[in-house]
Amino acid sequence: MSAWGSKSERVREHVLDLVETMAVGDRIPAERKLAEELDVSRMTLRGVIDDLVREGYLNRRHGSGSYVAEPKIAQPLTMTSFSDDMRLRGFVPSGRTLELVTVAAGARLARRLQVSPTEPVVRALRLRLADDVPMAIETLHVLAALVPGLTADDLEHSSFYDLLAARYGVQLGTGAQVIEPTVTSEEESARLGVPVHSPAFLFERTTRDSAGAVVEFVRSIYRGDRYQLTATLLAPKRRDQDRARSGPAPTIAESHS
Ligand code: 16G
Repeated sequence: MSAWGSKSERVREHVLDLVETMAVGDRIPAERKLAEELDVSRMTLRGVIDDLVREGYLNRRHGSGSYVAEPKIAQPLTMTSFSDDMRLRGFVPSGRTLELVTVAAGARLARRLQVSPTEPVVRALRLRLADDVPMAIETLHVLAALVPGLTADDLEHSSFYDLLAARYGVQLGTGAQVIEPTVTSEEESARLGVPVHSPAFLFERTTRDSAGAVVEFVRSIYRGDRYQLTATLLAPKRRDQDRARSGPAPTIAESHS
């Protein structure tokens, strides 16, 4: 056991080390036994386990104990589709279209999609599953004119990105994404099968085609207990490298990309 940190932090490290040596679905030792082994009060241990349950490392089954949960899905910050992402990880993707309607864009959506507020937009509410387990809820907005004939059924049986390419001839270009921490509402919790106010990621993605026109605006709630975000980091651009490449020193501050 390391010498740093509070008692809870040391217990947390110990339990996480233990979890790493166990298989998914294994039960960790009973709280009373573990508390004795670690020489801490049951209250301290209980607090640590509560945190690990909330963070998705353990599942608690009432009257039975705590079990090692499935590892989190490492979500790279790239423009892949849900279906491709899940397949890459060996899961079978599926989905349910909970609603599909065509509505007038309205002011806010019109700004995001860069159209007039009266422009018809398809709004689809999709539950995304991996191996039949709900992972995310997505509200997709796409210009109706771009996807004539798109049905709820289409979205249940095909990837939207595949449909865009194969049926509608749309080549995706670039995307911008904003990510914020959030907690699930009552409705989202029921759909995702998680307790109310569970941690989650809120993604808002705006995707453009290869000519720069906005194709989709999607608001997604991803389960915080099943996802972690990963990114590839590039070395920061250094001023002396810039100078060497472009001559005189730049006068504008660098960006933090
Ligand atoms: C991802 C995208 C979503 C896109 C969907 C297409 C995030 C946060 N969102 O879920 O914007 O519409 O993939 O998936 O990654 P599909 O091609 O499987 O239907």
